[in-house]
Amino acid sequence: MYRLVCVGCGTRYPPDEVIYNCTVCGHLLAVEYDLDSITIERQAWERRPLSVWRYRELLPVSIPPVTLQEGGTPLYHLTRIGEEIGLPNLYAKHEGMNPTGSFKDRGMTVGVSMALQLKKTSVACASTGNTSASLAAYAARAGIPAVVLLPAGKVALGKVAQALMHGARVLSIRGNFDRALEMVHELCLSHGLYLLNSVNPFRLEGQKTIGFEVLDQLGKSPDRMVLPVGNAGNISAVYKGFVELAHLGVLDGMPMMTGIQAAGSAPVVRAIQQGLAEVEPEPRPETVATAIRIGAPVNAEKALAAIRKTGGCAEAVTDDEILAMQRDLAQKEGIGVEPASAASVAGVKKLVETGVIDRNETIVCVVTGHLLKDPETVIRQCKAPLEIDADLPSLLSALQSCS
Ligand code: AN7
Repeated sequence: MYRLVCVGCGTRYPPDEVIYNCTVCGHLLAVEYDLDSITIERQAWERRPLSVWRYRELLPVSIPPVTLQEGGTPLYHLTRIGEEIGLPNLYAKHEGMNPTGSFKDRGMTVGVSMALQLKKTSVACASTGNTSASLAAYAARAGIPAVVLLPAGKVALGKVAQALMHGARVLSIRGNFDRALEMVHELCLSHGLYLLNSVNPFRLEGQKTIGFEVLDQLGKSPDRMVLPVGNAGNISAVYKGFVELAHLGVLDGMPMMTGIQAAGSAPVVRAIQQGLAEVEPEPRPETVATAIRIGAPVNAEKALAAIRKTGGCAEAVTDDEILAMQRDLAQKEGIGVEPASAASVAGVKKLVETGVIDRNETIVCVVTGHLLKDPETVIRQCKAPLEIDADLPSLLSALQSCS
């Protein structure tokens, strides 16, 4: 049993009401379960495959879900990078290993299932790329049409390719993500499409399972969870999941929620560092990490609470720091991620250097999307392959000249 509750004024709404903002105060809604009537047996969970649906008692879906087998992503120990920056217990949860290559699949398996449960016949989103790729795939799986709005010229190639190939109606708007989200929100309210951005409280329910999996994989709570922040939905979702487990008595410690943004798009970092009650939007967000090129994060209120209540923090990293860490993850650990994802680990490096992070901490960075999402940014950083004649002497002389 669950209901929708306004995170601002606490007004309650029935679970089957299609609503994204409180009609009293305009704030976002969250899914609230009757936790006192739920008992969780960790052993029962452990008998199920590691996946979003392992945790179905804490998810709102009651129909057979629309699934592509999402979740169950690897948790890697970052031994070399950890040693370099002086963190023996540094881990990366590779969300790029989901069906469409990003953590958004956890949200969409739940969100698109809820669309069917609520008898909606079409879905829509605005996106910096990954949300659109994921929605397009899950809508295809569900057999319903999807409309996606992208900021023109600012979405990585692999993500556009996915949205197109999975058959969504893809529209590029001459404006940034924040404007695209306003437009699609209006479209959904006026024309009845089901909105699957992170203003949708059900989508975030799926994403909270990142944290649940980390607990199961690590066998304990990490001291700190570090996430790249764009719209601030994911960090809020993971925190909400931990709060639920704490309530159920199965959490052995609340991780410090830590958010990392790109320096050119860092309104949450500014609000945390300056102690502001609310985020002041960044009117012209800019970063190579286009996934998190978001100036007005809609979940900021939830994210500020998550960071503050857990004694976490927020930090900004430059594009150079992001790309350097993308290369380090790829070349020193064998882990291929897109720039936004590298931001989380780059942020940890910075926080260690500035003494904010204690070297004894067990830290899990969520790396949110796969390397192949943004091949153009990869190619720009690498030397082109040397083209040679098709004979052995040419090969040997080429190998000699590059060694
Ligand atoms: C790789 O796809 O907002 O803070 O429209 O793709 O929950 O927004 C993507 C966000 C981090 C930030 N890493 O998560 C979209 C979109 C990657 C992302 C984020 C995104 P939120």
